[in-house]
Order: sequence, then structure tokens, then C-alpha cells
Amino acid sequence: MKFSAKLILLIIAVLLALPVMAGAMCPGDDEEEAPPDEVMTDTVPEAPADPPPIFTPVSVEVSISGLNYVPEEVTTDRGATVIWTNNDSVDHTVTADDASFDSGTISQGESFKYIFNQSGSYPYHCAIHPEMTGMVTVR
Ligand SMILES: [Cu+2]
Repeated sequence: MKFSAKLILLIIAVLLALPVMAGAMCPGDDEEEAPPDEVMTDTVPEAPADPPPIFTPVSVEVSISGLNYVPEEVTTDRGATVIWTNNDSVDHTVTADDASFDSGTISQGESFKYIFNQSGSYPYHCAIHPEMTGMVTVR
């Protein structure tokens, strides 16, 4: 009688102690490490997987002003979106020299965006003002 009562107490003690031991073995630090500085990089690693290895979704802005593309040349990674905004009072276009993309008329204050998924050099011009030229280089 005495023995089995002790044994039961011992078993209960062990059972009570188990969660504490488990807690000691894997401290709950995991949750504390993550958030603060990883917020901005959060979405980057998850996105690709199937398509090409380098796929950094970024966007690059080009202003159209004073009959110029500013900056005239941009270099970016595959998958980048280039956004042209017409800050002139006259219409312009963003037209690839090889016709692979064409904005059509972009009026004052309007934008055109194009996603570059292939590496290469993309010279373009304004169909209304052929002397206006620019270049997108995709790594
Ligand atoms: Cu133009």
C-alpha cells in the first residue's frame, strides 16, 4: 500500500514536471526573433520557386519631363516593373524600338508600366518625338 501510493505520487510528479522540462529544452525564443527588421524582406523569399532563380519584384520609376526620359537609362533585374510618368504638358509615348512594348499616348499626369521578364537591352523612344530616346537594361 505505502509503496504504490509513493509510486503514484512519483508518477504524478514526473507528469507534472514533463511540460517544464520540454519547455526548458526548446525555449520559446522563436517568436521573439522574427518580426522587427524582417518586415521589408518578408515577401521576397517566398515569391519565386518555380520560374527563374532570380526574380526580385521591384519597380523603377522614369519621369518624362522636358522632352526627356529621366533617367534616360535604367538597369534593373528580371521581373522589374518600369513605370513611366508623363510630367510634361504634351503627350508622349514609350515605344520599344523593336515594338515589343508600346504605351500608346501617355497624356500629362498619366503613367505606363511594363514588366521586364527577360534579360536584355531595350532601347525605346517616343513615337511623337523620335529624338526622345531611352534604354532599359535587364540583368
Ligand atoms: Cu514625346
